[in-house]
Amino acid sequence: MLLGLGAGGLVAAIAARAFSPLVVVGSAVIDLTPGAMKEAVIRVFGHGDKAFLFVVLAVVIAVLAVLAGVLEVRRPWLGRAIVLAGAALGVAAALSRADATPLAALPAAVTGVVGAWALAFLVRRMPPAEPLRAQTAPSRRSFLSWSVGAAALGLVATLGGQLATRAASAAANARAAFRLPRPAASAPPVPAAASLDVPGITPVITPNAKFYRTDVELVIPQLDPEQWSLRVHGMVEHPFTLSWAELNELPMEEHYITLACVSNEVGGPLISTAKWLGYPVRLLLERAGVTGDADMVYSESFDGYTAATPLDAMTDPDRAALLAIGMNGEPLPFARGFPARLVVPGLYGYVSATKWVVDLKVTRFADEQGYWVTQGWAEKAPVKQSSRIDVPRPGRTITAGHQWIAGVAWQQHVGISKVEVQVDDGPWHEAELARAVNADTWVQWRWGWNATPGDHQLRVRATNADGVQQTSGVSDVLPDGATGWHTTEVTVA
Ligand SMILES: Nc1nc2c(c(=O)[nH]1)N[C@H]1C(S)=C(S)[C@@H](COP(=O)(O)O)O[C@H]1N2
Ligand SMILES: [Mo]
Repeated sequence: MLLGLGAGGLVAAIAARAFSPLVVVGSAVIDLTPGAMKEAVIRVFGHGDKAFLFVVLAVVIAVLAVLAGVLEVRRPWLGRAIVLAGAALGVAAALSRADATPLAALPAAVTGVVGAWALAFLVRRMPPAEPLRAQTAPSRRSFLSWSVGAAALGLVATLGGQLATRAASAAANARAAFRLPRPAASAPPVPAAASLDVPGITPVITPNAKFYRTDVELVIPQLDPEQWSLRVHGMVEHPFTLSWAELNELPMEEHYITLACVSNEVGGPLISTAKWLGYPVRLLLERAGVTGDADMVYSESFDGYTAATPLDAMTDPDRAALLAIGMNGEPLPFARGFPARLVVPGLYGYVSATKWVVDLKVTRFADEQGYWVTQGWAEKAPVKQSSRIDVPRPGRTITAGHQWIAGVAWQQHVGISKVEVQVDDGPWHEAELARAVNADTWVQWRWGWNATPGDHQLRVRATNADGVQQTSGVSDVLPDGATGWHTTEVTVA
């Protein structure tokens, strides 16, 4: 029973925090207890009412466990049936919570399965009654060892689940209580001319919930900012460690920056734009005093994920490489790296945008490799010039007559000067460009098309601020980003 509860508690800590088996059953008991009885318990036990509830639960569970054990020895499956029935009550209790998610049933179900399995496993290892004992029969000692081992493992799992849950709720409370510092340097507001009036066009600023997300972390980490610090070290004169409190004393800057993933296919969705609040990495590096022939900043997240960023992108006073703590006016969401992450304009995320960052090491490309570089991706990965058709949506049927063809174009930190659209194999038409928020963001474009009935192919290409036209050459996302002109099909009825 301890093993089952431990496994359930651990699963709850990972996948469904509020739904550990004991907690959901306890809550159900509270809900089902008549008011007068609740008051009586509170009168007698005061603040110890919850502890009292858990003691009662523990006694009931212990009694059930003994009963299940005794019955399982007499009739295989009878004991397991009791364990599974108890777990089914737990599942029902979990799903009856108002805040139940689809994962809510998992912890109690795991408790049932692991508990039933452990019961059968242990009963099989029980020594038979004296007269039947054979040479090869399991001994009492081995049975006891297995039992104690299972119970100990269950206690360790319970403890682990408790610690993880406590840490996560400390982080959630800290994030809820945290107010972003006022920026010392605010970003100028997004000009109205940055947004074109086209139904269905991708908004210039992506709401946090719609921002694309890529990371290798299996479970969204929830770090307590009080436990967080950033170590700056390596090829520097004065290595130092920055605490959360110290970071928040520093003058913060606000910047609009478009982030893109190297895995984004031509026309793909893995690109978004936000207003970031953070402290320039350049100033952290200045304070540390970079030495020697360092050419790279090796950033590491709390769980060992790494990225290698060219030093000059981090030290360039004209490039807002940020240690960011805010995203679109709120503290970084947990999935975005709370309490702090990196954002570097113009570089793909895998070589720059480390979330939950805790360590910056000044070093050399010759000495270290970032996580994805060890998997075959390129060492250097500036964002490639690209453009995307968002309206009309690919495969749509639209009506003949005036239609907007519209979308976004980008080459962060360089900027876009022209976008052109082609219908079928006709001439290229220059699209209307919205006002760019800055050179580090994507820009909207639109072209008014007099659509004629039939199936058509739409194609887009952009020219960057240096006058370079986007290449038509098709390359795959591996090793350093896709290229090619985005082409979509549309039917005009
Ligand atoms: N700790 C950590 N940071 C990470 C990653 C990761 O897997 N783990 N992925 C990187 C990649 S590949 C990209 S494209 C960006 C995506 O950031 P987002 O999920 O906030 O959009 O985060 C980067 N930072
Ligand atoms: Mo990425």
